[in-house]
Amino acid sequence: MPGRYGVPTDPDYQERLAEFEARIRRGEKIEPGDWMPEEYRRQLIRMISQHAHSEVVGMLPEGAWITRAPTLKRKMILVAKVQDEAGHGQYLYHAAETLGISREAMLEALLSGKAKYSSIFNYPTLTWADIGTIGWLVDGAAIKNQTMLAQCSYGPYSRAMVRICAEETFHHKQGKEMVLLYAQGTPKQRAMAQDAINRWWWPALMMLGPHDKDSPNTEVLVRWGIKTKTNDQVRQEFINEHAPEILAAGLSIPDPELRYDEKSGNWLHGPINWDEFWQVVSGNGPMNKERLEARRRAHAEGAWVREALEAYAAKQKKAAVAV
Ligand code: FAQ
Repeated sequence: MPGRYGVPTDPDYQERLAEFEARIRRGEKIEPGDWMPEEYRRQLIRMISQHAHSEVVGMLPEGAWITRAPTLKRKMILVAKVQDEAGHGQYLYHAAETLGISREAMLEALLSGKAKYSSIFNYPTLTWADIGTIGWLVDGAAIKNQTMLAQCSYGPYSRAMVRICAEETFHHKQGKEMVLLYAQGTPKQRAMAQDAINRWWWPALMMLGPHDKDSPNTEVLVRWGIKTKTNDQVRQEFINEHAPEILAAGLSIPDPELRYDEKSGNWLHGPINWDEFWQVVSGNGPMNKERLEARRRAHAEGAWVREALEAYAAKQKKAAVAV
């Protein structure tokens, strides 16, 4: 009979579980060959594969603007950023593979629409200011979440996060620099920056996950050191950093209830539209269909590359045997 978190209740298993949890409390990293509860493995595969899919789908909204970047410098920055996101997807698929799931199974789950990926990438990029705003707010939210995950108990995921955070910091800075520049620019540039903040502010808050009371996974993730903070804690950190910076830039935030609370030292926000969030998560956001179609097309068009790589690997193997 399974106990809490679906783990078996027999004494041998409980002993192993107690030792596993003691390792986590001591701050040790769990490595791929180590014993772990199946639920720990399942949660990690779920989270890391969703994260990998998010990085790969996350290339699409920004990729759409590479040909329309206003200067060569901005184009080079954007190309490097989109390329970084592809690399992040690679590290993360590798990290998930260490838990025993195959790359093919993860991709199949994404392409069939079964797997989740971040809600944020189902919104359209309507103007060039959206590219700066994604860097500032979306990478800003991603960094808050990923700095927390860099402390996580699973070694391969935590190490991938350290490198990813370093790269995301560059993404965040270039986005902030761009929006701050437009905020001081011509009336048209200011209006474009404000419009982008208006459209991305709420989705950026939502991407950090539902309120803690509606987050079924948080309890076990925190217990096993996969998450070291809850969704609401990370969201509060994001708001506390970004709200004063946006206001200092002379831009406004589309939340009439947003205010600084002296007592707690927090910027308090108004209600989040969770109906919109769940609609987007369940496939009914503005760009869900287009994003999946783009991934399916890219996968089909890349079939010849995968075949060529397999043929080359087989040839190398044959040559090695011959020697
Ligand atoms: N979108 O119980 P919780 C990036 C689902 S990377 C879609 O609270 P959890 C870089 C959740 O999966 C952005 N679904 O879940 C970049 C669960 O469903 P399930 C991605 C969401 O795991 C920047 C259900 O709701 N980052 O941006 C979302 O404890 C710029 C209940 O939720 C990561 O993936 C959502 N936003 O907490 C790239 C980081 N939120 O699976 C390009 C790793 C929740 O039970 C350009 N992941 N759901 O069916 C995490 O830290 C966590 O998974 C959370 C959610 C915090 C996202």
